[in-house]
Amino acid sequence: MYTLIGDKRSRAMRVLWLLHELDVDFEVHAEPPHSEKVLAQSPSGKIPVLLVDDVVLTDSVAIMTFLADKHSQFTYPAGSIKRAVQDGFTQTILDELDAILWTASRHKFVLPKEHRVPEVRESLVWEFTRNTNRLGVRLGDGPYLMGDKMTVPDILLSHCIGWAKGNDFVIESPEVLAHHTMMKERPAFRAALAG
Ligand SMILES: N[C@@H](CCC(=O)N[C@@H](CS)C(=O)NCC(=O)O)C(=O)O
Repeated sequence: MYTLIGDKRSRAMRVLWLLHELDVDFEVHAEPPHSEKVLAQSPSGKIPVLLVDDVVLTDSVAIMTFLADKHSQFTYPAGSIKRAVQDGFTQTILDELDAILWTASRHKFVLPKEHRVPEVRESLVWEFTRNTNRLGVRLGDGPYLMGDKMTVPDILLSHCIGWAKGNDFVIESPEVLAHHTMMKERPAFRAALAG
């Protein structure tokens, strides 16, 4: 049995989406970061957390990778060349999109006020547009990052693009925008959003 802890207006949404795609049994505790329930499981207070029976898993991408491997869906097998390419996409998206969005959030509301540098946003917005343009070239005709097969980094990319749009980042790449539109049509995404 899986128990997801984390409000879906956070990186917990990625895990929730994949759980719906996998059509497995799970329950959700929609907790904000640093709530008592979160801190009881993870001293950092960060979400998401996934409980697998009594074991606590942290970090959205590690959790998604575990779930995809365990259920042999939305991934290529560990040790295959295709998996290495897939993981390359995952790491690129973490480095070049997630990290930028998180830096913007930290300087907007996460860090203590005296440590925020709001002026950094302009540079982050520029860099995000450049990086999504680059990724769009790699995405090509897709429709998914790995061609015909949807994998974990497709969910990660789509979540980052939704996050970016909600914060007025500029996305120019037609390939990335088309990918996002296609991913949002998925019943599992809609179920995660609604549930
Ligand atoms: N790398 C982690 C980051 C987790 C994270 O920072 N989550 C945010 C919400 S999206 C959080 O809990 N922030 C609270 C904090 O930074 O203390 C992941 O992907 O799960």
